[in-house]
Amino acid sequence: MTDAALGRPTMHANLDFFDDQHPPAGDFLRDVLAGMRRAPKSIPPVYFYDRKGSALFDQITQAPEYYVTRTELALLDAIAPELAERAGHGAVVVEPGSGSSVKIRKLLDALGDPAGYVGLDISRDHLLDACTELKLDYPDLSVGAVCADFTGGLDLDHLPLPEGRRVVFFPGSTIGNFEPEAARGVLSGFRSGMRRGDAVLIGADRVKDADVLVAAYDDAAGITAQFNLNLLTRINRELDGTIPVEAFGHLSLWNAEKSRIEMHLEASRKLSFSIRGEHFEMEKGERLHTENSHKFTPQAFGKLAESAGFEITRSWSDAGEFFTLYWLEPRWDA
Ligand code: AVI
Repeated sequence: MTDAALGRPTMHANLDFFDDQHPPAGDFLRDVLAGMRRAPKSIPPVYFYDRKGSALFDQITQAPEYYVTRTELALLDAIAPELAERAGHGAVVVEPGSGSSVKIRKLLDALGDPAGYVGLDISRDHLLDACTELKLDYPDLSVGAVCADFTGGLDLDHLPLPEGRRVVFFPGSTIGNFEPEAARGVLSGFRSGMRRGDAVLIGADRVKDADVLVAAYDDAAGITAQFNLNLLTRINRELDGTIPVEAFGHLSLWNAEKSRIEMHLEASRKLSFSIRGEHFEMEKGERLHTENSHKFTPQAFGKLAESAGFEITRSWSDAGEFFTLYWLEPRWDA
């Protein structure tokens, strides 16, 4: 019997452990058909990230209009000494969604002498690649991988982790891609396994001038448009779709009431197509909603953190107040 069959973390390549929790794969066909039958039509943004979509997202992070990544990276540089002080010696960094290879290196370098790193991701190949590369770059660090859906909470107690303060790192304003109730659920999941002294370092994009926000999701070079349209190409390729991709236009809209940027794909003419044999029609001007990216005032983020059982003990913003990093600690009075 293997260690995996006994439910224990196993060794994998050069990693210190690999815990495969066999998360059920998202069901692309089911979610696309359900979303296309809905009015208005919508598809969850998690399906953007096939190989091509992930490469396009990397390009978005370099686009001049997309201030998010470079602002957060500069902030991480600026606050490195304070992060080291807060995390203390021998911290264990836990990264749900494990994909921010540049940012995690910045954080580990900032901390100086971290003892461990745990990446968690639903995509096994991506996770193992990211963690293996990290171990090569940081051979003295204990590096482990957990293949799991982090939105179900962080279950770390059975892992062979070094002692030390655990710091959950959730950068990029990924929290903004969840609906408010789901965002609270994600943070509550981080909170549930925490011990005294543990913390979350989380990035949140801020409410700002609508033109700046809209441009960040509709760059002049058209990379974000390609990223959005690639979802249709993926449906055609993987789900036998006949969607005329060229008949759709990319839209980035600021929804002030819900404090979010919305991405849509709009039909430029009346359309009819099929997906895995099921027939769909769209009117000219009809939209398919593909992503929400919520933006937070400090007050709104404070409420969210508090509703999940945290208090904000420190926050850092850039001079233009475009983006904020928050240090959250569990509340013990709640
Ligand atoms: C991954 N996520 C935080 C990005 C965002 O800004 O909401 C995804 C993205 N979509 C279009 N551009 C970037």
